[in-house]
Amino acid sequence: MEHVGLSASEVRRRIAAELEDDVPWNRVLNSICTEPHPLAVEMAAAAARTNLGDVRIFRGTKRIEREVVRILLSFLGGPTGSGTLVSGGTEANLLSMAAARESARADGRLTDRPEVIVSSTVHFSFAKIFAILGLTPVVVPVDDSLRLPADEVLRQVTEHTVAVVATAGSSEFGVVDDVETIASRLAGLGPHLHVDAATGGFIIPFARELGRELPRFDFSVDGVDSITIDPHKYGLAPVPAGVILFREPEGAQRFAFDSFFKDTPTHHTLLGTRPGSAAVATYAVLEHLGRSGFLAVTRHNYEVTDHLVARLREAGHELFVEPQLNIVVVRMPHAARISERLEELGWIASTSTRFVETLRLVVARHVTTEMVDAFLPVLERARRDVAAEVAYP
Ligand code: 0PR
Repeated sequence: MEHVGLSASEVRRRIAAELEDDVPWNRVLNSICTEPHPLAVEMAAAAARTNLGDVRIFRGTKRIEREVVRILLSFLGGPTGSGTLVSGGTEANLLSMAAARESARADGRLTDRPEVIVSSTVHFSFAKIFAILGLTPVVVPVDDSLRLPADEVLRQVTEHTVAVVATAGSSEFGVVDDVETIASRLAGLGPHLHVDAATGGFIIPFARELGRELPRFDFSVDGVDSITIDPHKYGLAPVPAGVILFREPEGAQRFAFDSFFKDTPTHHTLLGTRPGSAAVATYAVLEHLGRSGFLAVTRHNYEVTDHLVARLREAGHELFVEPQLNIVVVRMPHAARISERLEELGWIASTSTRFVETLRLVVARHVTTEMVDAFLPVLERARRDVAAEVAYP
């Protein structure tokens, strides 16, 4: 900071100019995060000063965090469990793995080489987590339906296994693991079963209510020990807001570090100083929308997804996998180049080359049927441009 200080209006002008350059939502088809609910934005601003790292000061904010956890536990069938609001799916998954290791230690099951069984398509946040925590991943290839095969999980369980991760659903392909079968195979064996529902947590329960055939993944399934659910994705809260939930009342306390200030309560999160605005904003959306509000949002998201799928099929495209959530994955040669071309034309999509080249389109609250209709001709143009490039390099 070299200068004395800019006027508030100059600061506003500069920031507005930069924000103006961010891609508007009506050109965004790759993002699970969306425009937060306006009430959440308003309440986050009202709570901008709060810090859940100091709950002696922010005791009202702490009550709101507890209320968010209580609401989500009862929503996911685990009313007697515990949980914490965190910065997002990565931190939530990290706390689940740390808790799983502590739980193995407490039961005398911790070996010198703790392992975690994951699917080959598990979210990349786990790569960070295993590196940080020094856990060894045991990677099980997904089956033909892109799900973690329960029998293979069972075969991989050893005395080293501290946890198994199931995904509900994957952000890459939008598929939901068969959590019930995985849980039943693991019954009585000891490893902690974590369900990463960062993306699907706010979709699957409502989609099931709307009659979509999706597996159960929550604490109503015997054997599920912890769940990641992210308000800042389909929960319409502003970033950063993730939640880790445990079936056990003491689960959230397994990760526990005392402050050196003897009058400061023990920390149970990776972050020390952390935004109370996340708790307040999440609480605002949950209480304001309620079940009926989220059902309406989910209905909208599936209507748009169905429209997108129908229009893509009409245009002769082939889907890589039948969409279970609001993520549409289209087989597309030269997908990465097409995605670059789309970006030049103003649109953001994403691609995967894990199995075959695919273009991945995400429907979140900001995506409408009008937007889909505006996008498809641009996609065709991008494909034509790239086909010409490939033919005459
Ligand atoms: N687990 C799952 C299943 C996820 O989908 C994600 C994020 C995480 C864990 C990690 O959560 P955080 O990113 O909150 O720590 N999934 C999104 C994805 O991979 C992240 C994202 C969101 C990427 C918006 C881009 C974007 O525009 O797509």
